[in-house]
Amino acid sequence: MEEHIISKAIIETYTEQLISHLDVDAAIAGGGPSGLVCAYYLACRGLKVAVFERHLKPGGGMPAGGMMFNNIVLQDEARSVAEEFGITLKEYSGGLYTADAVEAISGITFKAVKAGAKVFNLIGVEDVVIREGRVTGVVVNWSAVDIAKLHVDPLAVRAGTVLDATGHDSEVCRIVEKKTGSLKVAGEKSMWAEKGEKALDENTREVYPGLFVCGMAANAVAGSPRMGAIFGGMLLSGKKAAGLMLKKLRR
Ligand code: 48H
Repeated sequence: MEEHIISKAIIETYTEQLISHLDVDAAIAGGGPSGLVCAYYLACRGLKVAVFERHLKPGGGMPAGGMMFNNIVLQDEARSVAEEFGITLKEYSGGLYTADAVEAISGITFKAVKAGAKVFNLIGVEDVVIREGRVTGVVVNWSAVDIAKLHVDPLAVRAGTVLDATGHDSEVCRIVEKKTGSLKVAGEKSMWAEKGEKALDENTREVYPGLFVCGMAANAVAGSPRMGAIFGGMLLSGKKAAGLMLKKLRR
């Protein structure tokens, strides 16, 4: 059990995975619940999926529940998707269920990775590649570079489809807005749970050729309300995005 062999094992296998994910079917920016759910459904269909998550731990806002009370609420419509990830639902009232936020995000993350999606944590998406009016890849860099404000040039990943699952800031869409002028990010509106959850389905779509948006980012782009710590829409949005991306890739 030699230390340098342990180091070699880590570096060699990680590098192999990174190289093999330089050309993917789907590059997902953001490893929150919606991005990971999408990654799971795409990987289940045999697609090559890379999730780039800027933080140390995947999960986004889900493990924090609502204001750090780490339970979440889901609605009836999302029950079957939640159950697919092994999330234990407790019936509350009015068609609502509660779940343990840590169990929920652990189940989603575990199943996405087991299905074959590769999560590259500590790597952020800082730009996209655009060819002839279509997003064809993402530009990535270590989060540590960003935090330390170092001048280190990024690397690029080719992708058949790109998903903005970066949450409230809809970062990838904002980049495309800024650089092309042909996508408008309206910004999310104040909290209205029912309206926000309903709007999410329609807002989950291809917003620019090759670029899809899901989760909180979808409502931010469309100018729809936020919804608070109800997560059913996030799961359904991730699943819908996977279906749309799959269709695009098969065309
Ligand atoms: C790589 C990035 C980048 C980047 C950000 O915020 P999330 O949990 O997003 P969703 O949409 O899956 O879930 C939203 C939900 O958590 C939420 O906030 C709700 C329901 N709010 C309602 C309300 O009213 O407040 O996850 C996004 C992830 C995070 O882990 C970020 O670290 C990551 O994306 N991320 N990763 N490159 N440029 N930007």
